[in-house]
Amino acid sequence: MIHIWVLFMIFEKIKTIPTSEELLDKAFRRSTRTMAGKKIDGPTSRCEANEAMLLTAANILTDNLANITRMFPNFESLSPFYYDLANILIGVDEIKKSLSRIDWASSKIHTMAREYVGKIRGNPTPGDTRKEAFGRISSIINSIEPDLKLLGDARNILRDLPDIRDEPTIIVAGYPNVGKSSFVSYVTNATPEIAPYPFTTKGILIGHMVVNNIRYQVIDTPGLLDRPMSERNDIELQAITALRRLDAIVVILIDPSESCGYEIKDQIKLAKEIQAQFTLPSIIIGNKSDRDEFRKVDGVDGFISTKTGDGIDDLVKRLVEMIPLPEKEFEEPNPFGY
Ligand SMILES: Nc1nc2c(ncn2[C@@H]2O[C@H](COP(=O)(O)OP(=O)(O)OP(=O)(O)O)[C@@H](O)[C@H]2O)c(=O)[nH]1
Ligand SMILES: [Mg+2]
Repeated sequence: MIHIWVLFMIFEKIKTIPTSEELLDKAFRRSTRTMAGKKIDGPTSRCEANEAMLLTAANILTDNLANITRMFPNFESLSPFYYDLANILIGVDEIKKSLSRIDWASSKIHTMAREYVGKIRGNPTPGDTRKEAFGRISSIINSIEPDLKLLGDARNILRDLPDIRDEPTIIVAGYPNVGKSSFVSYVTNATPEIAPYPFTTKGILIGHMVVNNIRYQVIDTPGLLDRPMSERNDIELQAITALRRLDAIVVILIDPSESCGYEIKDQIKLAKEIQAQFTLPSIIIGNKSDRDEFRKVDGVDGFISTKTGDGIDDLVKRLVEMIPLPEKEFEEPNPFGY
C-alpha cells in the first residue's frame, strides 16, 4: 500500500494553473521587454526585432503550457483509491481531454510562430504581421480558457484529498447524522464539522490516534443511504470508494435512538449490506447511548456515546485487536547464536 502515499505526493507538485489572461499578459510583457535597449536603424533590424518579439511570446507560452501538462500525474498509474476519487470529483476523462487540448494549443502556437517568422522576414511592415500573429496566438489561448479552469479546479480538489498512508486504517461508515464525525473527533486529533443534519460531511477526512505507540488513521466518511449503487450521489460514492479501495477495518455506526432521522431497520439493513458487499473486517456499533430514546438492538456488537464517552475506550481496544499487526521483516537468523 506504500505507493498510495508516494503517488499522493504527486498532487502536491501541481502548482497554480494560470488563466488565459495571465498567460497572455506574461508572454506579451516579456516580448515587449526583449525590445528594450534594441536599436532599430533600418528595415533589417526592424524585422529582427519583431521576429524576436514573436518568438519570445511563443516560447513562453509553449513552455508554460508544457509545464501544466507535465505537472499532472499519469492517471493510469494512480492507486485505485485516488483514481476513483478523481473520477467522482472531477472526471478523469475530462482532465485528460483538457490536458490534450493544452498540448494541442502548445504545438499549434509553436508551428504558427515559425510560419509567421517566415512572413516577417523581408516584410516592409513587419509590425503589422507580428500583431496579426499575436492576435491568432491570443485566440488559441482564449479557446483553452475552459480547460485551464477545469485543470485549476482539479488541482485544488486533488491537493485537498486526504493523505492516506501506509498505516493501520479504520474506516467509520454508516447512515448520515449518526455521529461518525463525532466519533472521529473523539478518538483523533481531527476536528471534522459536526452538525445535527444529514450530509454534513461531504468528503473523506482523516484523523490520527496513537495506541500503544502505533499510529492509526481513522477515516471519517460521508453518510450512506440504503439505496442501490446507481442512485447514490457523489458524496456517498466517496464513502463507497474508501470501503472498496482501502485496506482497512470498518466501524459501521448506527443510531438506535433514531434521532438521526432514519429508522433503525434501514440502518441495520445498510450495515448488513456493507458487510456483505465489502470483504473488510467490520463491527456494528450503536451510538448515542446517552439519549432517552436509545434502546439496545439485536445484531449490534457494542454501544457507545460520543457525548459522554461511554464505551469508547472499550471500542478502541476492540478495533486495535481487529487489525493485524504489520508483519515484521524477515531477519536472517544469526548463525553464531547471539
Ligand atoms: N446525544 C448524542 N448526540 C450525538 C452523539 N453523537 C453525535 N451526536 C449528535 O448527532 C448529530 C450528528 O453528528 P455528526 O457527528 O455530525 O454525524 P455524522 O454521522 O458525521 O453525520 P454526516 O456527516 O451528516 O453523515 C450532531 O448533532 C451530534 O452532536 C451522542 O453520542 N449522543
Ligand atoms: Mg460527518
